[in-house]
Parts: sequence; structure tokens; C-alpha cells
Amino acid sequence: MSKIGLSPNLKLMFRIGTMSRKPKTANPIDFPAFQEDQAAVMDRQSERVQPPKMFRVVLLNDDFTPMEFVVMVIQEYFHHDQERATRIMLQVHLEGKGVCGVYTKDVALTKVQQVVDRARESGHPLQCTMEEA
Ligand code: TYC
Repeated sequence: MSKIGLSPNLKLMFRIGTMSRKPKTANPIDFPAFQEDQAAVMDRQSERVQPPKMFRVVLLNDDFTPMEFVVMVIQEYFHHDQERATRIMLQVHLEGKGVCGVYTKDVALTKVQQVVDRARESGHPLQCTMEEA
């Protein structure tokens, strides 16, 4: 395009590129309402990504369940080695209760059910429960 005959101002605008740029269109991101919506989305996302509640699976003491049975249960269902399982069993025996592991709700519920089922099958009154960590 020839610039001959343009006013000095128009020539200047060409030189600095003003007229060759696209006119600025409204960008939703610049509006407060949009930013508030975005903040709400972020809040909802941060609610969604919270870590799950965790639950301690706890064994309770009684006078009848054999110590060896309790150690076996702790090894089998909570995957502790024999030494650690024995320590946990002794803690329950001496202090009344002991934590075998910490799990999400579904896993903790399953462990409690499995342990109680196994104890009843074997004729022992062992109690196993869960509490929010
Ligand atoms: N107190 C039991 C006994 O003397 C042993 C025992 C330990 C029972 C832990 C339950 O969760 C328990 N035979």
C-alpha cells in the first residue's frame, strides 16, 4: 500500500504499526465476574482433590484369644513381619489396644471384617475395630 499523501499522523501510525494490529476485542479473562467464576472452580477443584480420610485399624485385648493367633492375624492381614506383629500383639495385651495399620475407609472396613470373620471361624472372641486417624 502506498503511503503517499497521508497526513504526518497517519504516517506515524503506520510506522509504529498501530493500524496493522487487530483491534483489541474484549477478553473474558479481564472481567471480575469471570475471575470470580474461576475462583469458584478452583475452590471446587481443591475440594475434590483433598486426600481421603484415613482410618486406624485397631485390635482390642481380651482374655481368651491365644497370643499366637493374634500374631498370625497381624502378619497375615496387615503384612507385618513376626517381630513387629509380636510387638503389636504385646501392646494390645498390655495396654488394651494397638494399631495394626492406617487405611482408607473401604480398605479399613474390609480388614476389620476379614479379621473378625477369621477369629469367629476359629472360635476366638478377638475384637477388631477402626477409628478415624
Ligand atoms: N490377652 C490375650 C491372652 O492373654 C492375648 C491377646 C492379645 C488377645 C491381643 C487379644 O488383641 C489381642 N491370651
